[in-house]
Amino acid sequence: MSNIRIKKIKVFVTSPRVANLVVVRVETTESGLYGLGCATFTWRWKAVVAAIEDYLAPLLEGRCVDDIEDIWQYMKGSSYWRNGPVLNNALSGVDEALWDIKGKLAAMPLYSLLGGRSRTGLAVYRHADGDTYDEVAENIKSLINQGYRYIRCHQGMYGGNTGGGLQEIAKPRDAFDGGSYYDPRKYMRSTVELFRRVRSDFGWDIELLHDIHERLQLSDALSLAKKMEEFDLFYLEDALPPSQGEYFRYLREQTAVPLAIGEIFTNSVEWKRLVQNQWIDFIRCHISDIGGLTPALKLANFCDAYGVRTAFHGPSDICPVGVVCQMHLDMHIHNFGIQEFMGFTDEEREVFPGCPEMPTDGYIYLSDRPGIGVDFDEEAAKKYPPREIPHWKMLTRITDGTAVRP
Ligand code: GCO
Ligand code: MG
Repeated sequence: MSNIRIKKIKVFVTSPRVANLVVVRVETTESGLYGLGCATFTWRWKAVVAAIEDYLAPLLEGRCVDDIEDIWQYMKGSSYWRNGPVLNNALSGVDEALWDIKGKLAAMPLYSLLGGRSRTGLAVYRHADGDTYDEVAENIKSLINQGYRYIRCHQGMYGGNTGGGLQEIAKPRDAFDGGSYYDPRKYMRSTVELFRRVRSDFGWDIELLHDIHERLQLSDALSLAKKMEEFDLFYLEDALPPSQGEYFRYLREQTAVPLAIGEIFTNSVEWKRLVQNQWIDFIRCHISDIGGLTPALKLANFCDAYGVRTAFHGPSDICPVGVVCQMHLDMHIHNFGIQEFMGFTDEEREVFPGCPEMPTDGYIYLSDRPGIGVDFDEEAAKKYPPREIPHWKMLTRITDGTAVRP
């Protein structure tokens, strides 16, 4: 046991790509020893910064860095009311940083500290999006040429609602502003058509995925899932919102399409029954949104007992420290399924030195640097200050303007 203590907890916000990324640095009483963690909740990032600076830092400064489990329980339990994305992301920033420190102290990469590897490379999937079929097809071609074998396809993005005149939305007079409009039935038809064309043009050697993004009513989700069966998907994502979790039972009973959900879950009540009843095939939580690596490791092991594989959420609104932290987990756990991957831009590499190389054979390989193995350049980060983001964007509306919550 070391007697190294938490000296200072600092929070940084930077946007080298698009999203405002929240990075936590836990500094210790040992000179030069620090850890980094991801606390990115891009749509409410200021609240996360306040939760860390005003509540967690004063609680934790002076604690021994060794006791990650107890520190996690303390962060979680000390607010009495808990589980939301703001507090969970705040926890995650500190939690991942403490794991990073533990890895550095042990002189081991995180996957090794967790128990070693279950594989040597991680299969990742990329997105092929476009407003028109030709754009989607171009993107698929380019990804195949780069060696990727798992590709998520979308025409018009979530709900098929952007660009290309894919959907004529018959809005009522004085339709509400704020929210992106889509027509669920047109979206369903255009998605089936998209996949028909993709399979006919690209054959059956690539694995395909699709994200409904919780935009359908129960029976429509079932109907689309059944129609998608013929395209042999790797999985169909977020067919329903978490509040309709029980309905996965009917999807499971009536369709053979592999089902994935989890990116907006925040606590075990949301996934427990889905997993225990084996109503889903893949759990894809956003690790910082459930509170960091500590709960993610437990979640993965719980899922393993039921034969549910992981497909952790990997969009561009996770900082590279968080992305690579979850890749260490992927590397270790037995029930890894696939990892969503958005690549790293030059700007991200500048702010976060140590990001893995881009795959050339569809696999990501991790370095054996101790801890997470990704650093944070505070000066470079200042070149990319937080941006104004359109907060209405995640709310969707069907044609008459009724709000649809993911
Ligand atoms: C995905 C997700 C993302 C989210 C985004 C929200 O599967 O990658 O659905 O695209 O919409 O992370 O900010
Ligand atoms: Mg998704």
